[in-house]
Amino acid sequence: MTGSRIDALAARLSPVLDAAGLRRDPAIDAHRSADATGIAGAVPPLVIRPRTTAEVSAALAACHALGQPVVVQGGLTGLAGGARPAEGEVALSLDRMAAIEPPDADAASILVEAGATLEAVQRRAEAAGLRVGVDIGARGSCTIGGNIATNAGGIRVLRYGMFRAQVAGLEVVLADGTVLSALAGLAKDNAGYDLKQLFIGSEGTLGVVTRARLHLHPAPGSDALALCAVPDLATAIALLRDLRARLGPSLSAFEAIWGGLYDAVQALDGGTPPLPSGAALYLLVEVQAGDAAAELEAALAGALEAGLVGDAVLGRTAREIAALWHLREGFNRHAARFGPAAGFDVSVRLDAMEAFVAAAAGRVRAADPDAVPYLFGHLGDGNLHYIVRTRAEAAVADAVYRSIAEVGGSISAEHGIGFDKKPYLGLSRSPAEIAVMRRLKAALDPKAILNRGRVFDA
Ligand code: LAC
Ligand code: ZN
Repeated sequence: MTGSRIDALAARLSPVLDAAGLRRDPAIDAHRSADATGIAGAVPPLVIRPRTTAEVSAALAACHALGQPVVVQGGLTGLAGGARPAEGEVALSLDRMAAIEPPDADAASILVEAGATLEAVQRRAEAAGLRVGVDIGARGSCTIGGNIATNAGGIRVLRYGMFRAQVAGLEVVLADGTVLSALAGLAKDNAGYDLKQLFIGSEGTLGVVTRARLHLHPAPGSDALALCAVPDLATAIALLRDLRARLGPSLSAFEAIWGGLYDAVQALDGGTPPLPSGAALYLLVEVQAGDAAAELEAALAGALEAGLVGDAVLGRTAREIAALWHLREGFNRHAARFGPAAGFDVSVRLDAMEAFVAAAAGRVRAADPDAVPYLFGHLGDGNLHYIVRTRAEAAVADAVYRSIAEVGGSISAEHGIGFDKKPYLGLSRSPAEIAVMRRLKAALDPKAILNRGRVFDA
């Protein structure tokens, strides 16, 4: 049945797509069966690689007519299993739709196709003296379509917001092939519902992003970065409050690396650490401003005087700044060497952060006395990446999620739900909210062909 349906689909699509537009086993690359979690998925029996929105529309119309499930794939850098194929799903890859138009300087926006990498768009913007507001570690491989579908966050949410805030206009194709194109990017446009918002963060369950117009921001005069050591989480949060007051919108990132992870990354990287080990937390503080180094130095001098910083080092050259960011990416680089682990991406209000960290630590220890937690993340916006080296994954997940639910936090700050966090959605969304999600899914994708089984069961 499945085999003959794939044959029927291929027969319908081969007149529409060029030779590279349809790949069947064994031409399918192994990398299509997994996302960045590394958990193996199925190998899709067919990969569809359209070049235009019209081709995406034709492909989805055919899948819809045949009731053929589709997994939508961008750069495969997701961490929740959203793009990992399930058995029998064909893959729809946007990798051949990667065009980037020249930035529109007047509107400070840029029109891009879904398959363009974030880094390629950042480069185009920078060449025109502009910046993309979002930056994430996966920039070199993640794609704009995936960034939008997952509402990616990253290191500068504090200043520029999440991906949702970057989207000025959007083009999506619905499951039945209907094209919704709203790419003008008008600053003011209250003509009925703002439908694009539905698709941002929907993890490919409601439609396929094909093109977007993104807001760009004026390049700041300069960037400056410092690494600070603090004795505890309370001081880190006090420092954040203090720097916000001193720096206002110039504060563009406030990232945390807990001491245990700092030491582990240093041990793996070798060399001389920028600050000695032994502190409870290390913070990366970034300023974007006309004279960023001067602003940052003045702010840190004030914070030092107020007793909020133990030790600090300023990145002075581009090389030093890159080295500090490299440290921040340490966990991601070394993840495979940390052994079996359970990873969480949680959001907590700052005034509940200490209570959460203490409660989670106690429960994790009780669940597995040998567990080793590694914490880092976007402390400036309350988003922690909480990784636990453990073999007792289920018990540890229960420990962390119970602690998050207790303080009213979110079980997914920025990585989404996908397949992997679906069992826990009910801890952060009410039955009424999930029921509305199901009604939207049924309205837009009545046969549930798009990313079926991600986020919730239809
Ligand atoms: C980061 C990814 C894991 O912040 O979200 O490094
Ligand atoms: Zn992150």
